[in-house]
Amino acid sequence: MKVIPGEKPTLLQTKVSRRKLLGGAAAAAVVLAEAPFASAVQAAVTQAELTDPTKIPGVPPGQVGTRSAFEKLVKKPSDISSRTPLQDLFGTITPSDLHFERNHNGVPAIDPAKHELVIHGMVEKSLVLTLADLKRFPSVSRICFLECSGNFRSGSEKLSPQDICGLTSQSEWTGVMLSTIFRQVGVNPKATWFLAEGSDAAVMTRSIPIQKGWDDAMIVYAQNGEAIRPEQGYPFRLFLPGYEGNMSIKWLRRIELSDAPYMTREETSKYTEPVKDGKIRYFSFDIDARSIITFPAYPAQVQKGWIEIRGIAWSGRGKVQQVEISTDAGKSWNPAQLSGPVLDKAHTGFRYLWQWDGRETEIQSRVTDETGYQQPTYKALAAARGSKGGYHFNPITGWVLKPDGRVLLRNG
Ligand SMILES: Nc1nc2c(c(=O)[nH]1)N[C@H]1C(S)=C(S)[C@@H](COP(=O)(O)O)O[C@H]1N2
Ligand SMILES: [Mo]
Repeated sequence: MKVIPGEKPTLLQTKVSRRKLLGGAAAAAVVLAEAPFASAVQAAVTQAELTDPTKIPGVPPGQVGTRSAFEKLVKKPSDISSRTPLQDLFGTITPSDLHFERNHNGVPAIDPAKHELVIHGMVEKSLVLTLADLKRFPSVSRICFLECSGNFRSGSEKLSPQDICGLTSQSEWTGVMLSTIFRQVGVNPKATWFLAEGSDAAVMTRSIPIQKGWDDAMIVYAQNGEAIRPEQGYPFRLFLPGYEGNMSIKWLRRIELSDAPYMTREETSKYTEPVKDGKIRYFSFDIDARSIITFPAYPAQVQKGWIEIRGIAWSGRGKVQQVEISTDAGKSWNPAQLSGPVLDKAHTGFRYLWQWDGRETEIQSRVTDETGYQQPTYKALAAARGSKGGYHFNPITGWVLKPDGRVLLRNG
């Protein structure tokens, strides 16, 4: 039992016998109510009963679980996207309701019983497949990240990991390998590309090299153990591990095999990057390796002493090989510990135990992937691109720790 400071505990001791207390909270409450105590003490007891979970039976099991009302996890939506709150998450799997969203014209409502996928073009025999048909093929589950190529923001020191790069999330995806479907339709050996088309109001289309289809492309109908969410492409989507997110066409309705790319709007006027000398780069498929410290990061408040620096790192080209941490603004680097398992084309957790002396400093993380590619500094990237942002912008992020414990983004 809690006693409000300032009240005399002797009152409690004299009016409530030890036996009555042992008899249960209800009995104790009655005794207390009868006793001529200050009302503040009564209020405190009632409060204690409400907040002591051992004193009242809990809520019975329900049909679906819910997040604790004390956990305020939100995606922060805009008209066209919503971002994963990376700074509030643990481990590497993104809860499905917090998976980022990027929709070119909203989330369509699709009845799986009426939805069909057509596969045609340079094939021996065209096919029309329903969700039920897809589920009859051998299934595969794989944990992978999905990242939008436009996943970069800067411009204020008060940006959180969610604001800076919340357009990346990770799930366990289940579906059928596209290669299985390719064999079923008998892809013409002369086919070099395929088109994927969505059935949303944007009818989003992208051309994909055939090799990706044979290699590790999937048509996925499940996410983290349940049917894929409408926002992620229900009843199924294309999933291209490690490729920029926009190619993983959601609400997939058509695949056409061909011997040339289609040069659709989303790969000519959009999703191309200006590079130096007035040129542009298109068909930039792979997500470049990136890492970000998610703690401590804005808006966290920290104290001097031991701090476990935590974050995630990933690469669209394979596994994370190493993450290094700098606690002196990039002058020196030390290896962080990777939290296994380290999976191919997947968010990988890292941690680094550090004792902060309370003086202003800047912490950074830098990833190297298994191809040897190392995450660039903002300066190097901006110089190489001749731009300060745009698609595939993956610079090292720095967090400035202020003596009063504030953590602010270092821009540039
Ligand atoms: N049909 C369709 N597919 C789509 C999109 C879309 O608007 N329509 N958005 C693309 C973009 S730009 C990205 S980054 C990913 C986002 O996937 P998510 O919303 O499941 O996170 O889906 C891609 N696939
Ligand atoms: Mo995207």
